[in-house]
Amino acid sequence: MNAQLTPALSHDELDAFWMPFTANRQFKAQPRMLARAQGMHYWTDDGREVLDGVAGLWCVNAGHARREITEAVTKQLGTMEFAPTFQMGHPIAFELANRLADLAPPGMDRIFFTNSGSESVDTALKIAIAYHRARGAGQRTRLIGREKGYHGVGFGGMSVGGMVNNRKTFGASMVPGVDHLPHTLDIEHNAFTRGLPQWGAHLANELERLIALHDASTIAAVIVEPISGSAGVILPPVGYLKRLREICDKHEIVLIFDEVITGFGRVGKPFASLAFDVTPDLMTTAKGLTNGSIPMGAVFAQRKIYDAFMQGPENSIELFHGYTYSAHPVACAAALATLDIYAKEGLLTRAASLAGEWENAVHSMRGLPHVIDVRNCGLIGAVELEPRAGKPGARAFEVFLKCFERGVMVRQTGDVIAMSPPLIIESKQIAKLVETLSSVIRDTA
Ligand code: PXG
Repeated sequence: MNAQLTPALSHDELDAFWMPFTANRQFKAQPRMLARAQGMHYWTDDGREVLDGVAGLWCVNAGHARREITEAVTKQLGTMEFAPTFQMGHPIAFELANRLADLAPPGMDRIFFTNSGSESVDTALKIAIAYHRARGAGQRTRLIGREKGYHGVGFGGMSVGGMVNNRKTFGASMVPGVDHLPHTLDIEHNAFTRGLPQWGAHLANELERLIALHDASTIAAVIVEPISGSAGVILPPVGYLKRLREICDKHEIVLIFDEVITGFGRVGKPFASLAFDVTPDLMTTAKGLTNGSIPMGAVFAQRKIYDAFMQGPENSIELFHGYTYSAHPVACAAALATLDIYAKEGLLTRAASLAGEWENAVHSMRGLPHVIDVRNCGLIGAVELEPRAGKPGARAFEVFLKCFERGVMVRQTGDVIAMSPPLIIESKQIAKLVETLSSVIRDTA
């Protein structure tokens, strides 16, 4: 038991909160409590400083407790805490959509607001299916995801996702008519590649195989993360995303990039699609949109997709979809303040200037005990450890715990340790992150 637990909270009081994606009993026996955050750091409830190596959960891109966001949110709460966006509007929703359209990849200037990555994904899948129907191809309902993909936890996102633990429990309740591309992780060919691997672009051709199986006329959309985060940082081989784009174009399939973690500067451009120079038809975002401060997501759509809906009688609702909190005014205020910070501090391109130093730092872990791969892109890094026999994930979980004890927060998924620090990180903090992780790996059998 952790004797230092906040006096106000007894261990019994830990039971009511059913924690997400957490080993509840293990956590509640030995809680790890964060109490405060500022800049690059968290502080635990017993006052220990912890360097944030994962930007919260890949979302706090401008660092913690930004005064400008607090002020914007406070002001908006005092002015108008809520306003509906069904058949009504409020100005900052339109202002934010315009600001996002200015940042967006070419032509992706129609923005639908949600409250999370999961909602953005389900929204994008529904838009893709409805788009085909609007253009007279209503038989196109099939969705193609990818093995090891993560697209949140809604029924749509879970179904196109490809992480077995997120799927197996829900068996037959998956959305029907979904198929999956193979993932692109191949340690045998690509171990310790710096940046994007050269081997593997041909894996995109598997889409042609699925099209031959199902026929293009049944397929609405393909959804992939430009870089998979949750499955342990899986990078697109050079040329892979371009090839997917070509095949989708050839067969009139909507291409969706899920940029929930890659959006808002993670890979050195505002979006990965800009960094990799491949433009999708729909793009899902959340997380960094508000610097993690207030829940919000956004789906970016090519204008041709939006325009396909804008037909029929002018008094008819074109898309029967939306959330009470779509474009919530407080979230809009937080997002606008966040975009101001990103612009003022050049954060949406800062990862590009740090990428070389970051790459050298994370690849310095090559050669440490049990390290079987190191992967990096922009300000994303991953170290893959050899699993303990019969105990997948155990070694990496121990590494995660020890890092936390030594004042560094990383993320563990399977046998991968992932890092995605706030984009404000400085050289000495990169060094501390990697030195701490290295020393823990050395000390972990
Ligand atoms: N798509 C992608 C690509 C994501 O990474 C979601 C959708 C869902 O977003 P919401 O806001 O509904 O959680 C995500 C979420 C991790 C980790 O450590 C990643 C996510 C969430 C929690 C942990 O890899 N990504």
